[in-house]
Amino acid sequence: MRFDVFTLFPEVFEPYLDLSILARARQKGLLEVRLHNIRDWATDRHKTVDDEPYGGGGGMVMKPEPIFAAVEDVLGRPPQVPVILLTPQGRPFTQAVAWELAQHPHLALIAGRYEGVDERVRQHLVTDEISIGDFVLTGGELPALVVIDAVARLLPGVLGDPDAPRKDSFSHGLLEHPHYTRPAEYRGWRVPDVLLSGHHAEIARWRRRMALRRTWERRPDLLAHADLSDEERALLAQWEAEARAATAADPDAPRPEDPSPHQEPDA
Ligand code: 9D3
Repeated sequence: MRFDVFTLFPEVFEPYLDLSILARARQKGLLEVRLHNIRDWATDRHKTVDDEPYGGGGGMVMKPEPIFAAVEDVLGRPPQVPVILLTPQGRPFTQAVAWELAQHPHLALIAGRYEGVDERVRQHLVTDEISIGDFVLTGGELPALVVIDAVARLLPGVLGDPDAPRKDSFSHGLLEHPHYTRPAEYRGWRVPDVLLSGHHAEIARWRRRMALRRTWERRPDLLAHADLSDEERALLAQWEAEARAATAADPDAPRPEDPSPHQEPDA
């Protein structure tokens, strides 16, 4: 899969793309990322890429000409691949959107700076707009890297385990269960016995239950779409009932979902 990235800061991308899984994917020829500096298409002496907004107000807006010139020089006029603008006004990026994008052999990403891009870029060049969440960044570079990262790991052969992307927690709709590794006891904190027991069926049941519990506590919104058994639905109903009873008994008590205070191990 190929990405063409149009940005004022191509150097931001390189160190991350040169690391670990993405570097290996590129070496294997599974992923190609071409970086293009929009400023290279500015035509005046000062290489101007931004200007004041018509109508006044603060901030600067990215001029249309260098963006059109860059994208059309690289991809043709009109471009024959989806052109995605990273913008706070875009549709929310989710795992489902990552899967959708991973079906394309070739995508263009435009990372904006300043207050945004001239509206004619959206209307006549961009085919899709994506936001990575409801928080304010200084530009679209990190969102573009986020999209590349999330999409690249879904491409066949990029991860060691070919089933890994389908095992992702968001694929089955629950948060992940807790993970532990050696040592079995650290500062007096023990790994749950069931994980040391070797009872694979019991371990699977514990993990599923912990995943369900965490999702219920932290992301109850995910449960609406989760694929749950009757037994799991019953467990949820039981926790709901317990929570209602506990709230009625002591409305000000700390709830189970509150982070536990730091506790020293017994001497
Ligand atoms: C003052 C109004 N702001 C819009 C919410 C202006 C503005 C803030 C931040 C315009 C651009 C930016 C830079 N951010 C992005 O380009 C961006 C972004 C983000 O800030 N959050 C989440 N996803 C994205 S995708 C691109």
